[in-house]
Amino acid sequence: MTLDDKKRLLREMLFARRFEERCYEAYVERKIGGFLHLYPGQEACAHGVLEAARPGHDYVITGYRDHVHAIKCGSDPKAVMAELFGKETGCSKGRGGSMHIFDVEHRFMGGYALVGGPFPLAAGMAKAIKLKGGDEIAICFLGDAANNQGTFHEALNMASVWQLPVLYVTENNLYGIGTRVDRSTAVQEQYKRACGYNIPSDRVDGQDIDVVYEAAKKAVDHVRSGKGPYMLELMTYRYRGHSMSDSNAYRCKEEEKEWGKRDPVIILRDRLIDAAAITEEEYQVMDKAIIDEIENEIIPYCENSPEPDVAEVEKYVLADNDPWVAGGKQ
Ligand SMILES: Cc1ncc(C[n+]2csc(CCOP(=O)(O)OP(=O)(O)O)c2C)c(N)n1
Ligand SMILES: [Mg+2]
Repeated sequence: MTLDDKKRLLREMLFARRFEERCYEAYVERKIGGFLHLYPGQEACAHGVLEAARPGHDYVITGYRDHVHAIKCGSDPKAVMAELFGKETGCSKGRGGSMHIFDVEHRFMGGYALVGGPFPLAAGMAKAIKLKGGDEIAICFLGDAANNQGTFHEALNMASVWQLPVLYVTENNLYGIGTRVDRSTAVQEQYKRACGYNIPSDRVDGQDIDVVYEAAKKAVDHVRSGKGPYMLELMTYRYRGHSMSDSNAYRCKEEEKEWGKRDPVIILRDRLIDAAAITEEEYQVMDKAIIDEIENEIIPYCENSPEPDVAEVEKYVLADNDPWVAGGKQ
């Protein structure tokens, strides 16, 4: 990565941070309803991996903590925020909300609420890529707790047997809701599980974008060159509770403080300041421009967008047209 790439990434990660913080505020203001899972603290994971891949070309799938991944794939932040506001201009027409960001044009194949659901879906995408003979890869981001689902083991097994072009990324933020990983998981070094399926894997610091990028580059090159699946475990931390309904009372303050010292945005910012690629003042200007863009463009766009028409509530329900579903119209 050049210094210009890193400056762009600093802006992207800072944008992701401010975007998510604004989501928090909008939720408190009751502009956003339903579930809301935020990403601050984990920015280097999505940005580092996808920077090493080809966002918009490769197929990306993840769980419910999904806004930032979609934006990095190329989704319009306005359409993502409008989705959270439940507006017709949202990327899922306001019918999905935070956990169901979807943007097929940019090959962001979704946020999913079911923990572990995306593992086999990513394998299916990779199977389709292989059958069609494309040079895309599938990338599946999920959490440490998701890896305890049966789907993880089933999907990794089939991905290995069929040598599918899929990269499984574990964002290990040490918690599944309020349960610490050492209370739920037999093997703490989760990347080692991949060896049970003959899949190469690696574990690296998920807070340092340079480290994530280098590890992801190796992983992506492996998968894209037809050598089969790869698993990458990124050690990271979420700054807020699991979701907006989580009071975050189960983590000790010392732990939060320690991880706060390894903020992915600040690590990159300080590195660029040391390299004389950016000054503290330029960083402040960048930050203000981002906050202004969110406040003056994205939020008004969402507020002024129409609500979905109640008469169209069934418009995108596919089961409606399925003759096998009771009550189907055909
Ligand atoms: C199949 C299923 N089981 C349980 C849940 C409830 N649930 C929602 S999030 C979560 C924890 C997931 O934690 P992790 O995979 O580590 O991801 P993180 O939230 O830390 O990003 C659970 C158990 C669910 N959504 N789906
Ligand atoms: Mg977790």
